[in-house]
Amino acid sequence: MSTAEETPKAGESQTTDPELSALYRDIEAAGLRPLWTITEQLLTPTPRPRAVPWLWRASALRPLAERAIRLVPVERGGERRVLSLTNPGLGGRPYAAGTLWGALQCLGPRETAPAHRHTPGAIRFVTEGEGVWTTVDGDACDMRPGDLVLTPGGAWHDHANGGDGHMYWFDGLDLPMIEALDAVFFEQHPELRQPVAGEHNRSEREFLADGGAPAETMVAGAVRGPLDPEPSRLLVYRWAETDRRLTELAAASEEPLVSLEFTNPCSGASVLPTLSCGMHRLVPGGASRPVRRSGNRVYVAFRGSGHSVLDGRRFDWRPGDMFVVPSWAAEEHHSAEGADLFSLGDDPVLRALGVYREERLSAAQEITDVFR
Ligand code: GTQ
Ligand code: FE2
Repeated sequence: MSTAEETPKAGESQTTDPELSALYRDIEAAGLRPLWTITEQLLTPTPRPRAVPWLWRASALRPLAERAIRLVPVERGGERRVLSLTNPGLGGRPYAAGTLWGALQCLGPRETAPAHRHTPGAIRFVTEGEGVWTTVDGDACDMRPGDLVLTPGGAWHDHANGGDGHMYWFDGLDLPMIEALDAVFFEQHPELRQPVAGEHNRSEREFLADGGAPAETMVAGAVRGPLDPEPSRLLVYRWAETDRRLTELAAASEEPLVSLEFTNPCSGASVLPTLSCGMHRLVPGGASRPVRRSGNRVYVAFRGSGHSVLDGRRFDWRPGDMFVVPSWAAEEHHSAEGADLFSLGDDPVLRALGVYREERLSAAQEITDVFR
């Protein structure tokens, strides 16, 4: 959309014919654009996201979050103490990629981020600390490192730190998507903290301790099935189970990288209608096969260090680092010591609309640049 606005109008500038110039002037004055001058910017052979591959280091994020805990209270209006990943390709818009919000959120001792609800859906992936629970429609979900917590669109949610430490987690939202659809609604809860109904972790008990076989909460690879417009009723996916499943997958596989996607246990669909969440384990010395996909992804390095090559540019990462792979960027991951990466993607939307594509690349990319 905006690329076409900025590009020179080829047909107009080249002409010396006064009649033709007048036609272009009059077309513009009538609030119209001639498609033949902008076709190639609009109908690109492959996606041209404005977001660029980028990485935010924990060593930069963490100290800034700590200073914000010291200096900036969490209050109504501001609602959250959140530092949003701002992709340098997006002209200052506070988004990690064109369709995805990614951020670091933090809470200090005994703080509460006030209850509210909105149409954009959110996921939390905990990177550090303990003592915080997120209450989702009355169900208090305890958060610990490696856990995934969902706050589906429309659900009341607040975050409360019941402990004496600092806590940090990654937030992923479909906010830019819902904004593009002109469908953002937001509402504050009348109370700072919504009432908690009964004991903590109700959805977890309901689904995982409910007589015998636990419901399926993750699958190997990615969810390909139909989209479920209902978000998952299970709100929390514990690291212990994720780790166990990754260990199983890695033991049964010869591949250098094994992946799982968290699922809605009721339908087997992605965790939210708009967002997919995955966990990826690189075995020590592992190098993933190069691939590109349509749709945007944000990764959070959770355990171990390594590097990724994104469109020929090398990005080194350590635990807590966050990086973005825009649509159709060539992507491969390497780790000498072994590593676990969390991913957030918009692919459920692309799959539901029938526009998702994926291409395996035959050779490893040549590194032409290193991100420092
Ligand atoms: O925790 O409710 O990063 O509403 C952005 C918007 C977090 C939240 C974000 C939000 C939240
Ligand atoms: Fe929120």
